[in-house]
Order: sequence, then structure tokens, then C-alpha cells
Amino acid sequence: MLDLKLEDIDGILVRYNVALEKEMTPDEAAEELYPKDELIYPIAKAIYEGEEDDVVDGLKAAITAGKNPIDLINDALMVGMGVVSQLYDEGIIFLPNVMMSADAMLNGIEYCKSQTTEVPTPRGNVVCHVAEGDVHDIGKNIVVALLRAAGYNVTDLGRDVPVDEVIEAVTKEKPLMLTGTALMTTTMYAFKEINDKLLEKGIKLPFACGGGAVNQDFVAQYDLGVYGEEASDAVKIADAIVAGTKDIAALREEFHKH
Ligand code: B12
Repeated sequence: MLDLKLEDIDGILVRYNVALEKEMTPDEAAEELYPKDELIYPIAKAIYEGEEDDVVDGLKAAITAGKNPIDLINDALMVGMGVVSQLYDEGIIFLPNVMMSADAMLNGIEYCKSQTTEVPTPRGNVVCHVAEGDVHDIGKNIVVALLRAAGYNVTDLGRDVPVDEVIEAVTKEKPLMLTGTALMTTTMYAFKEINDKLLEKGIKLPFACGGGAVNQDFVAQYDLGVYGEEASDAVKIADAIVAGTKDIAALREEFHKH
């Protein structure tokens, strides 16, 4: 009879380059993705766990240690949500977990906003919205928070915004820029409709678009579209407009990858 010990089997597997599939729990998988920074790690972990109080405790500790509350939106909250998004995409966690994390993230954004003592000088109006039919508003909320922190007066139309409501707001507010967020391939076509309705009315303003579903090629298909990959690009585009770059082609030249 063959008398094999565990070490022998390991040796055989190594020799034939066969890795034993080790099942990872969701928590272990998340652990591998967290950032190592000791101030950011607990915030990212609390976002994954959907623990609102722990998120705020982590933020408090980071702010006390000298981190800027608005920078923490990008550098900690979004990093935590990135872990959640990746695990959801890989089928490791499911929608209820994601919803709890999203709530903890939104609560964290509100806390960061409440902690900023900077009083920025008004730089102009911007209208922000999430495409009709789309409830994914985390990215849009980051865009709004960063624009406000940079001194823009933001009209936040919220999520799942009907096309006509966007047109109405632009007509009323006369913003220097409109932003749109879409995370679903089924909702992003609302941007083209908004583009066409604005042009019919003779309104030609930069329409900065982002969100997981859209990419530069899609946004470049309609006349007013300027693509931004990161929420912070919305601020950069608005700053460029304030600095005098109002022409869409010039904005694309500056912000699109060639
Ligand atoms: C969180 C989440 C949810 C939450 C949303 C909570 C909330 N309040 O937003 C809940 C649980 C409610 C949800 C519901 C659904 N979801 Co969902 N969800 C996600 C998930 C996991 C993460 C999205 C997210 O918040 N990412 C983090 C944020 C920060 O990213 P972001 O918005 O893209 O923003 C970044 C940039 O794009 C940029 N940005 C954003 N906007 C703008 C604007 C400008 C101007 C600029 C410059 C930049 C910019 O800034 C941010 C970073 O800097 C994604 C998977 C994924 N990997 O994306 C699926 C995902 C988006 N969901 C999906 C689906 C299908 C659904 C549901 C239909 C599920 C269902 N069967 O019910 C429903 C949708 C209902 C509806 N009508 O909208 C699909 C969409 C597929 C598709 N391509 O169409 C995805 C991609 C999952 C998947 N892989 O299948 N979801």
C-alpha cells in the first residue's frame, strides 16, 4: 500500500506546479485589498463593514492627525468603496453589503464636509446630476463635495433626474458647467438627449460627464461632452473654464487622452 504523508503530497504539487485552491472568506479577500496606511486602513475597513460610527471615528482620528477632511473623501472613503466595488464585481460580496457600505460612505462624506473650516470664495455656478433611471449617486456626491470645497456654488439635482428637469435647471441657473454621472450602460444615453435638447435651445455649455459606465469615446460622441475619469477632474474642468477655456474643443484638448 502507498504510504503518503502530507509533506510528500505538497512536494509532488510543488514539483508539478499545481497550486492548492484555498477558499478565501470575503473578510480575508477584503483584508488583502485595504491600504496599508495606518490612518486610512481603519476607515476603509469600516466602509467595507458598513459601520457608520467606525467610519466617523476613523475620520476623526485622521483629521486629528492633520489630514484635510476634504482630501479624506478621495484618499480614504473612496478607497474603501473601491474595495467594496471590486469584491462585488468579483461576486465575493452581494448587494445588501454594498448598500450598507454605500450608506457608511455617504455618511462619511457628510462628516468630512461638516469638518472643513475653509470658507472658499464663490467661483461660479455648476449643476450636477445622475442620469435618468440611475440611482448610483456616490460618485456624483463626491463630485458635488469637491466642487463645493473648491468654492463652486452647486445645484445638486440628485439621482435619477429626468432629462427635462436637467434642461430646466440649466436654463434657470445659467451654470458655467453641467455635470452628469451614469453607472449603467442603459442610463448613459440620457446624456446625448440632454446634449441635443440644450443645443436645440441654443445653449452651448460644457457638459462634463463621468461615472463607471461612460468612457471618453462615448462622451466625445456628443458636441458638448467633456469626459472626466476622476471626481477631481470636475473641479479641474471648472477651474479651466473660469480661467477662460470655454470652448469645448479646447477643453477636450486639455482633458481628453490622445
Ligand atoms: C454601490 C453600487 C450600488 C448601490 C448604489 C448606492 C448609491 N447610493 O449609489 C445599490 C446597491 C443601490 C446599487 C443598485 C443597483 N445596481 Co449597482 N453598483 C454599485 C457598485 C458596487 C459600486 C458603484 C459605486 O458607487 N462606485 C464608486 C463610485 C465612487 O464610483 P463612480 O460613481 O463611478 O464615480 C467615480 C468616477 O466615475 C468619477 N465620476 C463620477 N461621476 C462623475 C462626473 C464627472 C463630471 C466626473 C469628471 C467624474 C465623475 O468620480 C468617482 C471617482 O473619482 C457598482 C460596481 C462597480 N464596480 O462600479 C454596481 C453597478 C454600477 N450596479 C449595477 C447594477 C446592475 C445595479 C442594479 C440594477 C442591481 C439590481 N439588480 O437591482 C441596481 C440599480 C438600480 C438603478 N435603477 O440604478 C451594475 C451596472 C451594470 C451596467 N453596466 O449597466 C454595476 C456596474 C455592477 C455590475 N458589475 O453589474 N448598486
